[in-house]
Amino acid sequence: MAVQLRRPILVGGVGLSFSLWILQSWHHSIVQLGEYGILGAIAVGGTLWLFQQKTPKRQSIDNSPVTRETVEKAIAQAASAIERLAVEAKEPAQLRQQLIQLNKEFERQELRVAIIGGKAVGKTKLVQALNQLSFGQQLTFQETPALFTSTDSDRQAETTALVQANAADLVLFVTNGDLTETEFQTLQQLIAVNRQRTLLVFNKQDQHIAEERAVVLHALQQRMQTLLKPEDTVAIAASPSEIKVRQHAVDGAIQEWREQPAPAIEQLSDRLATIATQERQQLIWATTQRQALALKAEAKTLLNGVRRDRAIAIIEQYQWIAAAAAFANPVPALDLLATAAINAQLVTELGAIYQQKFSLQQAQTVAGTMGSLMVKLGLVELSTKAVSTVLKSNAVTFVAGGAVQGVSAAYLTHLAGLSLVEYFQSQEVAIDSEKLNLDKLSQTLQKVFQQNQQVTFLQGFVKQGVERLLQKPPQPQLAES
Ligand SMILES: Nc1nc2c(ncn2[C@@H]2O[C@H](COP(=O)(O)OP(=O)(O)O)[C@@H](O)[C@H]2O)c(=O)[nH]1
Ligand SMILES: [Mg+2]
Repeated sequence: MAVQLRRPILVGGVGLSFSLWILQSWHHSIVQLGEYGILGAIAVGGTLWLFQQKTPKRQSIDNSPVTRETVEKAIAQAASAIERLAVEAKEPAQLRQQLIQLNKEFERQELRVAIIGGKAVGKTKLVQALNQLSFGQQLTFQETPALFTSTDSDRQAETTALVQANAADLVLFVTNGDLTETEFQTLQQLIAVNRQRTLLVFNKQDQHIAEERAVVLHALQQRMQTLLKPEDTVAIAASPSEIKVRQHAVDGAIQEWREQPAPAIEQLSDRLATIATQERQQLIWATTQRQALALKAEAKTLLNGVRRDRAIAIIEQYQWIAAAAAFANPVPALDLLATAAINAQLVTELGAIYQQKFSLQQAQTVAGTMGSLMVKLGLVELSTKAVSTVLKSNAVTFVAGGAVQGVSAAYLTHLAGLSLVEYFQSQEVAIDSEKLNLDKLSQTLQKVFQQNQQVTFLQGFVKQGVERLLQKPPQPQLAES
């Protein structure tokens, strides 16, 4: 085998010797190694190589304020994703309906408030107390199913709760005292990740003695300081326990009875009134934007599914052409890439499915770039070795000359194709070969290889490949591309 690797020393050193060690043990006990055979080797080799290239950038959260323009832009993007779906698949009637609804959200006046939290923290009582107050038609309150319960059916309810919270303009997160770690994580998710306007409501204040109340409230505000302004954590008693009332009459007689104190929710109702005046428009826009992004994501997922089916059919076609070519005319492993594995025609056809137009020259550049990445990451060599190990250790007694090359070519084509599909899927706008995001492509390649290097998949693939090669006589004329 003409090994002419142009890989960085690090991979050649640590990565390769590790791979060889893995492959050796793999050879002896293919079953024992299970799913993680070469995966580890690729992870080590690839990661080191990538690490050398660049340390990955931290993703920054988008802190820009929501404006009418940004919402309109999000809606327009959802609309065009739905439009594409209509062109490439069947008419997305339901999504269109949602889009119409979304456009109406601009005129919405009332604020939707979701009350969320664990079981028996007082959500129902709070909604009742809030409904007694008159915020005009401005605010509507909805209790969600309880969070943090442990049975399976309740977990479904938990998902519902978070979906409802996401559809609300404002979330009241109710707790009874100090936050548990799970409660804190959920709050963090709501506020920092979902960017959901949230108030933390400390209920059942009446269960604490007066001095304690201030301490608990302060502790909560401290704990939340990176996520919430102090005034967004409030203390209430939605339904204080009954108290004993004693009355001394003039004649000395004592009368005693129990009385239910009125709800004490002023801190919260004041805060709500302020928010309703100052932030109403902003909150409605933010909700509309979240919904637009969700709608766009739904349309894109459907679109990606349709495109992927088409892409897979094309990849399979090319992978068997590559297999036949390499089988008929065995070449050293590394030349597989140059001859058949990733061909510019495949790049062009996959690109067309994903609305990425390539000139032939650009497609050749992409194919060439992928080829050299696969070599750099050690994927070609690993794959060829893996295929030949499976071939040898399988009961396939007869290994035809060129079978390793044939199946390897198919396998590399398959994975290269899948990587391109993943890469195109994640691209928002049309790319040209000049702006090919090498880091991303390289990460995608590694990810796809890891996902498909599982022994079971490889065995199935090799079996299919051998059957195809032996049953169909190779047709060299298909090789030209
Ligand atoms: N002491 C006290 N008990 C409360 C308060 N709010 C609610 N509760 C009680 O907590 C229990 C659960 O209340 P509920 O509103 O049904 O909670 P949910 O499961 O969150 O809807 C009931 O027994 C309520 O009476 C409060 O402010 N103080
Ligand atoms: Mg309830």
